[in-house]
Amino acid sequence: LQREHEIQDAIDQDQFLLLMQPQISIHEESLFRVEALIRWQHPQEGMLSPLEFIPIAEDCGLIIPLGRWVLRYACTVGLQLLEQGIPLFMAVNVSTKQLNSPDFLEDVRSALEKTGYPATNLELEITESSFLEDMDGAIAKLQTLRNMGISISLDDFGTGFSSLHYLRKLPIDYLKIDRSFISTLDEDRESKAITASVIKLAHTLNIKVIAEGVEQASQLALLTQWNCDLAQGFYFHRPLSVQAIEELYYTKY
Ligand code: G
Ligand code: G
Ligand code: MN
Ligand code: NA
Repeated sequence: LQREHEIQDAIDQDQFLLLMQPQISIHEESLFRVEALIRWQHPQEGMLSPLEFIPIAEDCGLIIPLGRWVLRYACTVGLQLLEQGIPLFMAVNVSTKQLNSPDFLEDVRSALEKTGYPATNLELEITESSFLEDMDGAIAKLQTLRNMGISISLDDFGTGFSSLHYLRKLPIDYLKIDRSFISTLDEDRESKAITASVIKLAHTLNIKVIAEGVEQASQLALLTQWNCDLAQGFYFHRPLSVQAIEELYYTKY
């Protein structure tokens, strides 16, 4: 309960921030892609991971205002970077409660309109659990978002239900293979077989693949061989401050 009050105050007092982790295009040049990852700069406890407050925010409903803040802040920062000439494409995590909330489409529209960030430079990351309750309703929302020009990715693929039914039915542009598969690619034949097959299957369905949690050159070599499209992980970059993202772009690109 303590935390619930703290979360509301923290929104009002601007204690949250977004870090940005680059996603690297494996085979071809692409826009400068990043995933926005929230942190809480807590006045007493220091920098808190989302694992310490997102589940609480989901339970008590504060994920709705917090998610609204994330969208708004991501688009504000995104527009600033675009205006500096950085061809940014940004992915934002959306929790199940948020997607299923009746306000969600309006929150996304409002973040885009009020900031001027282009929908075509925004990707929303959703998880399979968003489809358990009302699959048709969630699909209709994704269709509307895609009609606005927003891209959709299916996050943490392989950890949830990973029904092939979802791949067939969901209007998604990207599939993110969970880090638990990537981190075991070197020693685990099953991870290898699953990752290679999921990439092939996704491509057959016209879905691009992002590998999460790439930490080693050997993992990147396998992903390259299997034609994976994008990779994200500590091997390339940790989640970075917005200022570090600007410096990275100007020094490397
Ligand atoms: O950044 P980190 O790897 O610690 O993130 C841990 C978890 O928190 C991940 O599952 C990630 O998807 C989630 N997460 C990070 N930022 C956000 C956010 O802005 N909104 C939501 N709903 N989840 C987030
Ligand atoms: O569930 P989601 O994919 O949104 O979670 C992203 C989380 O993964 C973030 O908290 C981020 O800090 C973390 N992350 C990103 N790259 C790596 C990596 O290479 N290794 C590990 N251990 N974590 C990573
Ligand atoms: Mn994610
Ligand atoms: Na993930």
